[in-house]
Formats: sequence, C-alpha cells, structure tokens
Amino acid sequence: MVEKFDKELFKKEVKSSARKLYRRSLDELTTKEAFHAVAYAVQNTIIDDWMETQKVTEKKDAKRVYYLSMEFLMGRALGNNIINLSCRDEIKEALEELNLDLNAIEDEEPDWALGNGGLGRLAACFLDSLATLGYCACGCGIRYKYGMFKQQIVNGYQKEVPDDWLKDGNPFELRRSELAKEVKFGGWVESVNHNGKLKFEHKGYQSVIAIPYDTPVVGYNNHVVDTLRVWDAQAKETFRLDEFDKGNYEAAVENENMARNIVEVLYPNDNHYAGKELRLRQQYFFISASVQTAVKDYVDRHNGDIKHLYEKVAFQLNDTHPTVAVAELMRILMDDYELSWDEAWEITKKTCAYTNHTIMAEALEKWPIELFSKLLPRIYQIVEEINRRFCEYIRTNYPENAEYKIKKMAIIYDGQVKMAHLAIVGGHAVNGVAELHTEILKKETLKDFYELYPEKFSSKTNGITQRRWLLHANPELAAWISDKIGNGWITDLSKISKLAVYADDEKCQAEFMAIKRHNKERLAKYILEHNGIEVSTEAIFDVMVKRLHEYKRQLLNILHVMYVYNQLKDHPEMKFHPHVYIFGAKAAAGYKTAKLTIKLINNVANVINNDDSINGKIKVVFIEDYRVSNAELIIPAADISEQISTASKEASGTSNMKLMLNGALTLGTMDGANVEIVKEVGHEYAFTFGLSSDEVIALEHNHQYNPMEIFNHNQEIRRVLMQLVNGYYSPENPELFRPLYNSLLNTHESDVADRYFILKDFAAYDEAQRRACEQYEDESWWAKAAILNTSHAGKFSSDRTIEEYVEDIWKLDRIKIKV
Ligand code: NBG
Repeated sequence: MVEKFDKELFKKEVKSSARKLYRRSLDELTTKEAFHAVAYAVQNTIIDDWMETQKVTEKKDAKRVYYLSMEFLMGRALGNNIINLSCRDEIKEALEELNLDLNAIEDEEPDWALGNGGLGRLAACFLDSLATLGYCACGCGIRYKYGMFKQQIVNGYQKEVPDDWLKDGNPFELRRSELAKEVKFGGWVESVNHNGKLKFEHKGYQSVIAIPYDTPVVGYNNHVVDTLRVWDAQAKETFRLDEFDKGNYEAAVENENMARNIVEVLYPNDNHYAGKELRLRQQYFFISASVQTAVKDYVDRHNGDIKHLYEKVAFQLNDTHPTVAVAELMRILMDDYELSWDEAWEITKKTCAYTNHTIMAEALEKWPIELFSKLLPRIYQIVEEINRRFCEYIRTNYPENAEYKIKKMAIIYDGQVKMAHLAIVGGHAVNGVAELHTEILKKETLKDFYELYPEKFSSKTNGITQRRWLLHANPELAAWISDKIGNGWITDLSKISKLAVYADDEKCQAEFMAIKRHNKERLAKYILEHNGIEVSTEAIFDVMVKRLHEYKRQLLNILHVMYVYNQLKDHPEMKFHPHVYIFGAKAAAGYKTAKLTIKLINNVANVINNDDSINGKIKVVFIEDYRVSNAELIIPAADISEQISTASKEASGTSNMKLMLNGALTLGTMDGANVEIVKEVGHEYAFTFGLSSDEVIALEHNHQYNPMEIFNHNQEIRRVLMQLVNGYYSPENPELFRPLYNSLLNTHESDVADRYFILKDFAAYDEAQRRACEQYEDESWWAKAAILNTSHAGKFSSDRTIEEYVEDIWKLDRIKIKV
C-alpha cells in the first residue's frame, strides 16, 4: 500500500520473480513474461493484507457474506489491484526505471471472462465494493477452464473461439488443495434406523472432488483483502484401475471425464436457460462445495455450535442458478449435524436470500423431476418435503382457492422443479435490481409470493464500482474531477455531486469536452487498428454495448441507421451532425436471430462506410469481442448511451450507469434503472422515448398490437424493412435477412409478430434521435448536460448498493485493518 510502498523493494521483487519464473533476467523477457513477473510482485504486496484481513475477521468474529454466483466477470486483475493498492503512479515509475511500460504490461493479461454480461459483472463490482467498505466477503463460483468465448467477426458473422484463459497460468490464484471437498452425484438414498432415529444414507453415488482456487479482492486503500473462491473439479479415483483390469475401459475413464466436463466451460447464455443436465451438475458442484466449506469454517470457529450459523453467515443467491443451496444447507444441517427438520429450516431461511435479475420467462429455471431426482436423489427428497410443507401452508392460508394457488406457487408442479420458488420459500429476502423491476415482480411476475410474504420483498438498485469504471477506465477525467472537488468521490460517489456547480462554467465545459475528445481519439485509434475504419472525433459517438438480445433491441438501432442513411441519400442537404454508431455485443452461440442481427449490423456498416456520396456523415462500427477490457476504452469515449430495451424487459442495466458516469447522455426507454438515471439527472438532460412498461404489459395482455398497420402506413419504415429482403444489404443472398423481416411482421413463422415493439417505438425513437442531434449543435448545452450526467451519477455506485444489502439483508460487521 501507498504508505509502505517501497519502490526499490518492488523493483527487486519484479527482478527476482523474473528469475524464479523464467531463469532469465528481466530485460530478456517478452512483454507477456514481464506481465507475469510484475503480477507476482504485486501479488506479493497483497498477501500480508490478505492474511491480516482473515485474522481480524476471526478475532472480531465478524459476520461474512458468501456471494454465490455462477458468474464473476472480473475483467483484468493487475490494473485493478494496482489502482486499489493506491500506488499506480509509484508502480508505473518503478516499472519505467526497469524499462517496462505498465499499460503494455496490463494489456498482456487475458480478461477473466467468467461471466456473460451484467449479472456476472455486477458480482465483480460487488466484490470490489465489499472489500472497499471493509466487509468480509467471499465470492464463490466455478473455475471454468474456458470462460466466455472470444468473438471473431468473419465475413460479418460471429464466430466463437474458445477462451483458453488459463493456458499461461494465473499469477493471482492460489490452489488450496487442503480445503478440497467431496461432491456426490447420482445413486440412491436408503433410510436406516440409527438408535431409534431415522437416518438417510446416500449410496451408489459418483464422487467429484472440488478444489478451491482463491484470488485476492483488494479493497481501495484500506488494507482489506476479500476472496474470490472458484472451484475446480477432479475425479476421486483419478483412474479406476479395478475397472480397467476388468477390461471396462469406459467406466475407468468415466469418472475422470465427468470431473473434467463439469468445469469445462461457461454456458454462453445471457437471460436464457438451456436446461442441460451438465448445467445442473455445475450448479450443485459449486454450491455443495461452497456451502460445505462455509458451514465447516463456521463450526470450527464456534465450538460446533451450528444453531447460530445465520448470525455469522449470509448466503446471497445471485439469481436462481445457485438456489439448490437452500436444499444443500438443509441436507448438511440434518444429515451431518443431526438437526431436526424445523431447526434446520429456521437456520436455512435466516441464512439464505435471493436476488431476481430478470422477468424474461425463458430465463426462469425449471428442471424436469426425472433429471433432477436422478442426479441429486437426496436433494430431491428434501425439495419434495419443502414443497409438501409449503403446499400445506398454502392450503391453510387459502382454503378457498388452494388448488389454484398451488398450481401457481408450488415448488414442484407439472413434473418440474421451479428454482425461483425454492429460493423465495427457502430464504428470508427477495430483491429486484431496480425500482421498476421490483414493482413488476410484486405486481406481475411474483405477485402471489408478494401477497403471501410482503415482508421478504425489497428493491436494491444495481450499481457499478467507480474505481474500475472511472478511476481506472478514464484516468484523465478522474484526475480532473479530483482536481476540482478532491478525491473523496473514489470511496463515496455521492460526493461527485459537487461537480454540478461547474456545469455552467465555460472553462470547465471546455476542459470536460477536451477530455472527452482525448478519449474519443483513444477509441478512434483502436477502431482504426481493429476495424480499419477511420472515424472523426468531431462526430457524435453513439454507443450501444451490451449482450445481443432481442429485448435490448439492437435491431431497432440498426434499422434506424438504415433509415437515416436513406434520408441522407435522398436529401444530402439535410441538417445532420455526423454520427459514429458503435456497437459491441456477443450473441449466445445458439441464438440465431441475435447472430443474424450481428451480420446485419456488419453488412450495413460495409455498405454505408464505403459510400463516398454521404461524405462520411455516418460510420457504423461493430467492435469485435466486446468484453470488460475494451469496455474500459469504449465507455469513456461515448457521447450518447443507447438504452433502448422494450420497457419492462431490462431488469436494471448497468452499462447505462457506466456511460452516465463517464459523461454520456442517455437515449433510452423508461425501463430498468434508466428511470432512476433520468430522475437523478433530470428529464431535460436525457432523451427518453417510447412505450411505458405499463403500456407494453397492457399490449401483451390484450394482443391489440398489429405491426402490419405500421408497415402499411409508414412508407419510410416500409422501405427500410423492404431493404431487409431485396438484397440492398446482401446482394449475393437477398433472402439472408428474411428471418428478421419475418420476426417483425409475420405472425406465422414467429408466434408473435414484433414481440419487442420495435416498429411501435420506431417513430418515437427517431424523434428522440433528432432531439439529441439538434442539441449536440449547442456545444455549451451539451457540455453542461455531460457534466451534469457525471455529477448526478452518485446513486449508481455499487458501494451504495452494498450498503443497502448490508443494512436490510446481510447485517454484516465492518472490519478495520490497522497498519
Ligand atoms: C441481468 C439483467 C440486467 C441486470 C443484470 C444485473 C440476467 C438474468 N439479468 O438488466 O438483464 O442489470 O442482470 O442485475 O442476466
């Protein structure tokens, strides 16, 4: 840390790790090797604080949270650790003296892409905030061998390439084989009478050994270091010689394959559930290992007194993926610690809490009984009993319409195990991730549960860490802000509101926009290098970066680009400020419509970028392989933040917050956290449009919407849609984009035409785009609005979010590390 950072010692450590790792001197290393040498040296400066945090937590007997999540989108660790150690300048200088460039070294680290999108990145931001606020926390997940695939764009199409992120080793992780745990799959359950007590024994199972890898999560400038613990799998008998001798080669390698498969790869679906057995295996694997460890750790520190577990331990279930934790904790409490059902149930409910991240029906996990009970026989028994008791409870509460309620609320129904219901019933808290989202949960999606347990529900609007998304991603703006208002914002983002007084100051406006321009230059250089497209920093940088999903409506954006292009060609004299439309998005590997939308964006880019007749007024750029590390480059350069999901569908969104913090103006629907963003900054400094969530929900219920009417009456929209099927953007295959056309118009092929109301919102979207374009001409107004966006982003720090979880749900103790 800064007060004890010893530059000479650090230099020595970098040199000595070079020798230890490569038996060569530092100046003989490649940049990648130098990255490893530097990373080891940085890790060394963290270790003492890590141990001290552990000690202090134990001494204080502080309550801790286990954040159970299948996804942690950490991005790169080195730069972030250095930022949080608060010695970036010192390390940069030390490395310069060693002839090393910190930025180049940072670029050698692969992203830790152990997540899909917002849900995984939220988990990473939360860990940063937990450590920075001095709370004891452990993120528990899976050490996927292959993280989120790398996206290549080949001939305009997305191609998925495996992300072998561990191939050169990971200097920040620590293998903790002494903490390994056994996880059991398959087999059957026998009940035996043990001294007059009924006991359940799991027989004939296959074992997998779970081995944790720990990485430090460094708090900002406070010496607190929390842990990210990801589990690797290994076969119990690495090779079953007995089977091999019998000539049963398959059985011999089966166990090993099973272990390898479990941690092989992250499922690349965002907001979508695939229902594969392997996925359930992954879930139970990391949950069983994490819950076993948490319980054992607690019991060891509390003389075996299991009954007060919830006073010192909280489990937060990040969406339904980890909800099997409810049953696993019950199993451990009853089978291993011999508690009665009622005792175990009380403890489980008080320990577990659930966050819902979506209302999209296709993301709600339901497992066929057949699959679930075969793979997890003891767990299934417990879920059955939870369900039986819950249905009893419904019957007493709703004697009039019990069967109707059971149909809607049971945990097991219609041959399926409903994981969200298990989480709600088995925990003490349920939260949505923005105010609007929580309201929709209460009124629609989880209405019956809200009626039954109103006290469990609360809203926790998401947040982002300003340490990564401003201090690290936008160093120039960060320095400018600190110069104006001091650096208190780094640990208390509400202080950034002090910037607002500079919004009308001409000099400040000019400085702010100069920084924006530098960030645009930085991105323009990246675009030239990666896309070969030249873009002008005088243009409006209109940015839409997020997972590709129909509800997010990248299609609306690109159809509108096609529309503007038509206008410009017809009316070259038309008033229009040059735009660069920037997209970044991965589509799930099996999501056809999403992948076709990527192809469309790229084909449109190809036509428009090469049309000299429009004098470069429009450029379309699709940035390949959107991920945390290039988000850090794109977001600081944005003028406009596209947040155009169909109202009611985006639970919160978090790129909206990152973009706002970096001075972009939101162009969006009143959905998710956009509602709160607009409320904070004021309506006049955002461009909102479109159907409200109530209107969308009403149209979904009454089936009154017919996109064909719009197609028939609006010639300009009709022309754009015809260009999807007349070869305008795909001369070699005019039918290529027919499925997109059909999804908007044709009720035969898709179950509902224009399910996401793209045509319905088109005119309003265009109008909002025009407003933005006009306002951009007023440089002073725009600068003011940009500064106001940054200065009103205080609410959207994940520090604020974490404090709300701590206060309402986790009740953690804060720790302090003395140095
Ligand atoms: C996503 C939502 C986003 C939200 C993040 C984090 C899932 C299931 N949900 O709107 O779509 O910001 O979660 O809460 O990935």
